[in-house]
Amino acid sequence: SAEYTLVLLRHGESEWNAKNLFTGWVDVHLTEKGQQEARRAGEQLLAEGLLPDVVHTSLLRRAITTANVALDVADRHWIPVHRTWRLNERHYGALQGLDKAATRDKYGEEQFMLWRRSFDTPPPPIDPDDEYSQAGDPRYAEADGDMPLTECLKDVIARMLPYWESAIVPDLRERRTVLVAAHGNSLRALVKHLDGISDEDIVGLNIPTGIPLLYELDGDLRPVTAGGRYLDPEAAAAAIQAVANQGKH
Ligand code: DG2
Repeated sequence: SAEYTLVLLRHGESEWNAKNLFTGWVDVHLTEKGQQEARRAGEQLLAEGLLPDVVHTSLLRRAITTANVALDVADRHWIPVHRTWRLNERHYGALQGLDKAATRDKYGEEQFMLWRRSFDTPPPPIDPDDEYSQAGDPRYAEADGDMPLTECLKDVIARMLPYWESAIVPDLRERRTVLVAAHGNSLRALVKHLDGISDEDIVGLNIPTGIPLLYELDGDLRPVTAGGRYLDPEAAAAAIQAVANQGKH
């Protein structure tokens, strides 16, 4: 039976989602559409009576702004907030800033999908002098020696899980309704863990922007319904297909 309430929210459309660029740790803004998606997410939370008691976000403004906008609409702008690099998007290495379609054309569909979706093949590492490197960014002082130069999904799980266990689970155990505002791949990492999805099957899982995904968890933190429930299932189905097709012409 349902004991705990967890809501996952990928940020609304970012400027680089709209331009079809690999983003990773690059700190881009939401588009107007992304802001609208965030407002809609807040309306859905309100309509379902899912009122977060606490929010956890990454250190990237697209997730932070999405949470702020959604919570403002839901009249929950005042709740405690925790931010961590451990919820950041997967570091996309040397691909950060590159066009997805051009990368697919250059390296082929197979390599492109390995980089985007495989469990354990990271993209080439970013050069610390690259214009899209985060080396020396003070917000990552706490990450220190753990700061990645590239990551595959397996790496994201390894750095995300300690935060899940030490910060998010305790909030759930206190019976707080928890909102996690994060990213396509950091949320794939969390969903893989929650649903016990295999390394092979996670390849086919995509998370749409800006649609709250509700997980009711039992006393052992297992989903009562596998895969959770999108608050707007029709919009989610269409948006999931769009993410899967990204990079195609
Ligand atoms: C996207 C995900 O991350 O891209 O880093 O480009 O969720 O922060 O927009 P997000 C990026 P894909 O792995 O779906 O290509």
